[in-house]
Amino acid sequence: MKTALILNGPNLNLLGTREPAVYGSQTLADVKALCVQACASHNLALDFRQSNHEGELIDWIHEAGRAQAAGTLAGVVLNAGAYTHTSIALHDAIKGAGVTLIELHISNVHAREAFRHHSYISPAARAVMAGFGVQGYALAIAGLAGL
Ligand code: CA2
Repeated sequence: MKTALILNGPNLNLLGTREPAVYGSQTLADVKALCVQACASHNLALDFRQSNHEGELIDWIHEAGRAQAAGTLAGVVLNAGAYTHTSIALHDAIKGAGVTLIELHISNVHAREAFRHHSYISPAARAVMAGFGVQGYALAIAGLAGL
């Protein structure tokens, strides 16, 4: 059985505590539970992580590249949070690791402030998903399983 690695970036540990109109009222623990279900129905193991630190996310993407090359990882679903809009380092890490990665956003970033319209992740991602709320995580896992 292959693993799906779900990576969550800065401030996503606050999910469900503020801004429910934008991100909904479910917590990151609820999102993990939803991912457990989605992985189970697609015969994938789940590895679910969150970090507020860019370097830690980069290390995890490198680790994912090695795991995919070894045949144990199906791919990554990455919600890079605000690093989406700032991080050339994450872009380079995804390219360098050669890992299959789906960029995910809970909100429709294109319907929000202009500074959220550009992503450094998108050109390095296999697919991009935004605006489905937290249900997007289950959809992204289904997409990963179907690749
Ligand atoms: O829509 C998304 O998933 C985002 O990646 C979320 C990021 C934001 O910077 C991106 O533009 C879009 C923000 C994550 C922080 O989430 C919070 C949730 C509740 C309270 C405070 C922050």
